[in-house]
Amino acid sequence: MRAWPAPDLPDLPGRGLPVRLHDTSSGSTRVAAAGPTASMYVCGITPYDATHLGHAATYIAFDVLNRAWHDAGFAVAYVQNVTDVDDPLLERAIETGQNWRDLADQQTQLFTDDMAWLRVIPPQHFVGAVESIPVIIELIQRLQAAGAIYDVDGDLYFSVRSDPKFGQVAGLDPATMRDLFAERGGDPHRPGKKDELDCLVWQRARPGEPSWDSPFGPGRPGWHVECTAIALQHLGMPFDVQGGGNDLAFPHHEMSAAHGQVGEERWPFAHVYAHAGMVGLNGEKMSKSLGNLVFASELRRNGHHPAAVRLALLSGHYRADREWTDDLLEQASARLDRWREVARSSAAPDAVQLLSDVRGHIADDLDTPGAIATIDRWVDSAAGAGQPMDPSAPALFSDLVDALLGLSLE
Ligand code: 5CA
Ligand code: ZN
Repeated sequence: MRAWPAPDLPDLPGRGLPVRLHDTSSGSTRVAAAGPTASMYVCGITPYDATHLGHAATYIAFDVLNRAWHDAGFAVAYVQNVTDVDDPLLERAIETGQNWRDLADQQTQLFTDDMAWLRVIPPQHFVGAVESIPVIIELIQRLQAAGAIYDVDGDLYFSVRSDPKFGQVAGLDPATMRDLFAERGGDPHRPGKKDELDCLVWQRARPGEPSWDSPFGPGRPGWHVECTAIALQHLGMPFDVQGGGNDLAFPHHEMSAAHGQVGEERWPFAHVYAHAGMVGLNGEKMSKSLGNLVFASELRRNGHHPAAVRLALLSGHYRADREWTDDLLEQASARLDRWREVARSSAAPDAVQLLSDVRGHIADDLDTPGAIATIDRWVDSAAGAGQPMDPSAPALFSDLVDALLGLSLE
């Protein structure tokens, strides 16, 4: 698939610091990549109802990480998938009477337009599940050879017991795993399964559903194995960061890691599992199934500035579950106006220390609220009397806000 065009990325003086990220698996905050390279796989959209502000918040959070790595001088390998065939997409297509491929194409186009509008740096590899079916089949064959696959009425399941490290990504107790598995697309009660948590890797063709030929008969891939196959193809393992919203920690990232660990006979799948909080509206997680969505494209159509949307989303910490409100957007617009005024002025207080402080906040588990508060104090000081003023400071300020936070003050 083709990703979206890259935004300009100003060069900043000096170098950023290696970012420390909270890792769900260990529960610790650790350097995500020490350089000179960094690799990241961020789970992409299932293309229907794109791009709501929960999606946007998650991709912007990992964009801040990507920007920090660029600022540190690292060569970044970034991969993102598109789940362009899966149950929820097919269900939506049936509901609306649309062809599932047309729905996926339209929604993927909308998503890429939104990402470009929001100045998100594109992944080098933006990869659909459908185009990855050959590598998914190869991975399932490797899992078969490892004795990790069994058949239930023509559907192929992965045995979670084949991975001695299964459970270590999300670190949940068995009852919670079972509940979340049932809630998030799993089938714990299907007769014939060896373990309730075993997950589908290949679903035999059903009437009226798309299917592809395979050595296991015609069918389509399961969800988790899709991400494993794409990550292995483009990054290999271990890679540095497996990212997504916290709704993916279990079962999705747990299963993807187990597939990789068994298929490659290595551990770990990723060094750090990083999870963004859920963005809600009116007290509920923003989600397709609840229908309480605010779309990036709606704000785009209504003439909102992308920097205001980004700043509103970055004003909360990426790991916190949080609410989207109209107020948040208004506050962000007002803040941007204040920042723009300083960026356009002929001189401002020295911004070299500000750059180092903002870098410090971002390196500390992407503390964007801390970075924003520091910038606010500097902007306030620009209005104060008796400050030594530096004519090069407005340009440096504008560049640092653009390069590190993705906000254009033009
Ligand atoms: N295609 C799969 C991943 S392989 C998927 O989860 N797609 S999705 O469209 O449902 O979500 C895309 C990304 O947005 C995921 O990282 C998901 O965790 C994140 N996400 C979904 N809803 C929210 C929300 N309300 N707040 C924050 N992030 C969200
Ligand atoms: Zn995924």
